Amino acid sequence: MLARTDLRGSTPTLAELRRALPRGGTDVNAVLDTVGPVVHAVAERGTAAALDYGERFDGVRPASVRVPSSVIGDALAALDPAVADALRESITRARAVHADQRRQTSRTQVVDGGVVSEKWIPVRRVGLYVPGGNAVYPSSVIMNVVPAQEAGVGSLVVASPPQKDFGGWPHPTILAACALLGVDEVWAVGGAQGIALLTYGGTDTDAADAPGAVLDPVDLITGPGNIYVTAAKRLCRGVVGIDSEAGPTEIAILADETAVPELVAADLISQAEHDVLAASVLVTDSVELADAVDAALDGQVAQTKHRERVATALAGKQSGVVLVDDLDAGLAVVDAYAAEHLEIQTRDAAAVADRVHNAGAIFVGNYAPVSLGDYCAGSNHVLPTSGSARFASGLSVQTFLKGVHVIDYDEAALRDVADKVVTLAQAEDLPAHGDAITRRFMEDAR
Ligand code: HSO
Ligand code: ZN
Repeated sequence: MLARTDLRGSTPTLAELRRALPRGGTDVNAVLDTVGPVVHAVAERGTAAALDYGERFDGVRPASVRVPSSVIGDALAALDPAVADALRESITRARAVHADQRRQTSRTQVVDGGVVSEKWIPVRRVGLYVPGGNAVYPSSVIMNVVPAQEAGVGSLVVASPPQKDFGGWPHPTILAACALLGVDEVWAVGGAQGIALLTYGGTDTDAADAPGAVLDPVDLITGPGNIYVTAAKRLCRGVVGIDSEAGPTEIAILADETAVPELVAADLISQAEHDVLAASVLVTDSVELADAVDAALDGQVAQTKHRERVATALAGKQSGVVLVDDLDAGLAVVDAYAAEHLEIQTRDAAAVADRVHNAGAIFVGNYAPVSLGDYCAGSNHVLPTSGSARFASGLSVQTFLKGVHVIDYDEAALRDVADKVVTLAQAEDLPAHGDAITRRFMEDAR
């Protein structure tokens, strides 16, 4: 049975509400001391240090950091055709959605002769981190690569840990997904050392076919990883851009008595399947539904393949049922929680979804479960976790673009506003700022 938080009959403040809600928490700070030396070593010694740490942590040293194109091609050739077909469908739908996110240059005629434009320039080179280990997610390769490509990023590298079982190369399904997406630069490096190598670059001295091959640093790193990867992203941030610090996945479901308990249970289980730390939260004004969901969970958890992981996640302090008086109170709860994924399983689900303020993505009604969004809705599945949906967005074309203002004023337009600039410069005790304006209008001063 899911733990219950009963808010009926109470009117908590926002702070009280946040404290009352089920929430996990990973302490990235706790591993910074372990990760710091790894990042520094790779910053100083590049590829050699990254390979040494990889050998120590992953137990394998790839023949080169850069995965040869023949290995990527072989992985695609060996991919199950049904999986290839499904990945293609996922790519097509994601491309359609992300192509529509491209931004136009805005051009504002501020005054006669004075124009400010904002143009959107893609980040030059991006590193996409793809975890190894238990989680082999070719779908996440798609969710990272497609928005970058649709943004017009010219240079993309995927980094993923070398795997002992696959000759020291990243998992073949990851390589095949790269091939389907047209990504030909893949590095066999993972963990904190992978993040550091993407940040600082190196030289592939060990490569048999091209010793001395250059591994260029990137400008932005996206993609989830374990706590060490997250800590390394935190340490490298500034030298490089990062997308976000992804925490364990979360699903919240806002449901009323019209919801189908078996579907609510199936969706709660679906995300609990990721991780013992995953969060599954039901918010409802119906005790009958909560009871029926509990019963459905009992049956379904016993049947599901990863039942131990799921049961641990559902029993964790991050999961549970929140009972509320009515839909309005339910909306206040889901807004305070700001779930990575929020499903609405209520009467008039679309109208209810319209009223939500905080969620990474909103799934409307009985036929838009999170699993659809994970693979084939066309939406992105890299979404803000741990309540950061209050202020952050999921991965999109925008993640890979920089807005640059272009200021174009002619002489008359500058002359017209010169006294205002000089006044403000003097008010800030920065007279040289004012001089840079007035000098332009002094005949003998140039
Ligand atoms: N639900 C995960 C993404 C994922 N699910 C990948 C399956 N594969 C985080 O949004
Ligand atoms: Zn998922």
